[in-house]
Amino acid sequence: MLRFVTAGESHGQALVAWVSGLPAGVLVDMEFIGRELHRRQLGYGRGGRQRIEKDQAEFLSGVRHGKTIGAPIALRIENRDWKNWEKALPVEDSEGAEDSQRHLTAPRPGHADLAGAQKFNFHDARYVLERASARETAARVAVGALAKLFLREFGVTIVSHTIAVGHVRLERPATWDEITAICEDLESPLRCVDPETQARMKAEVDHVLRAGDSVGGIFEVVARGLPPGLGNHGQWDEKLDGLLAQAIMSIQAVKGVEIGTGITNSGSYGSEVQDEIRYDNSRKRFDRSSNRAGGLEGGITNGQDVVVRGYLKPISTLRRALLTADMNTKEAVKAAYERSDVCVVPAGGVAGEAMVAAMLAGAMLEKFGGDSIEETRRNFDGYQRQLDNF
Ligand code: EPS
Repeated sequence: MLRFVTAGESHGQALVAWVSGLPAGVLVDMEFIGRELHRRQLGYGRGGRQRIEKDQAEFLSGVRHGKTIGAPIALRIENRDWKNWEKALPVEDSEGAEDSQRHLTAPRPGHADLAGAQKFNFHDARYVLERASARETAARVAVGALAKLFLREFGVTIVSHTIAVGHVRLERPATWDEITAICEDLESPLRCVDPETQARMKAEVDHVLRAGDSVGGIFEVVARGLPPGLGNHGQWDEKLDGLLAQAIMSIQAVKGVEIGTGITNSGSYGSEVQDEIRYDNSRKRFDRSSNRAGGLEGGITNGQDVVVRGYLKPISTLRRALLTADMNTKEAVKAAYERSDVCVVPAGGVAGEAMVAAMLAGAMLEKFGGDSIEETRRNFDGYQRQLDNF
């Protein structure tokens, strides 16, 4: 079983992640992990914070001589901004510390500020927003990069692209080659495969930048190379589509998840939605004439690409702040604003890739097991032979 958790506050010393369950012998390509972390920091519409940070994962355990050793992995990503917050968020209490605290008592509508403060009984949203911050996705991307490296050993690739920013939507399907190219392209402002649509997306971001507003959008994650049979229809909590939905929904600002074209499918006739089955003699595999199911049937992979979309609401921190009620005085005030991103759809896609990778790596390990990569591969190859003879 692959398990991971993260810790760390947005302006604390560091983010950390703990990963357990990866077999020994997985090649840990530091350059690849660094690149994934860098990709998450990019995108048109990011705020000033990304000019401060330069995310890099430092491995503290579980990796030796460039490979996993089957022991729990601990990693750390420094928050460079910490040096500006050391006085405001000290670990130990000290005299006068209260004076340097950056209180936030005007909770932002849409943020975790108020609900979290009530939950933990703080009359200040600072500690809540520190942990609720999407900065935490940096740790997930590092974990996802490890999962991708594991999946790569079995020929599985995971990519993503932007389908919509605000009111602007990509109105045609993107090809696999286009999506992989946009993932390689570190200059692409919004990671949309269509240049004309991307230009309109950029104008949408410019519009909200000027207006002091924010935009959401849709990202799509595609995983290619998976065998049929991952996940399980047997129990509700073993269904892979359910696990992916939770994984994507847990990304900050995501408020909807779609597998394949599931949302559109709900308004169509069955004959228009199901993907017809055929047999590909050359590959000795069953496949489909279309992939509206997004590679999952009954919570099990069917060998097609797994396609998952995340729907992001607009960022809740607004320069043109909405009305709120102060947590202490209860008076109507404008919601707090310091600095913020106005669009994070491209970064959301990278975080989405990471979460999909972690879930798929988990599903692979559940099916094939193995304490070493050689053992996992043997089991995987045996299953491929079973499919050849199916
Ligand atoms: C975030 C607020 C901003 C974002 C942050 C998420 O941080 P700050 O308040 O320091 O400007 O930049 O995202 C990141 C730091 C990141 O690395 O993605 C929030 O409230 O969720």
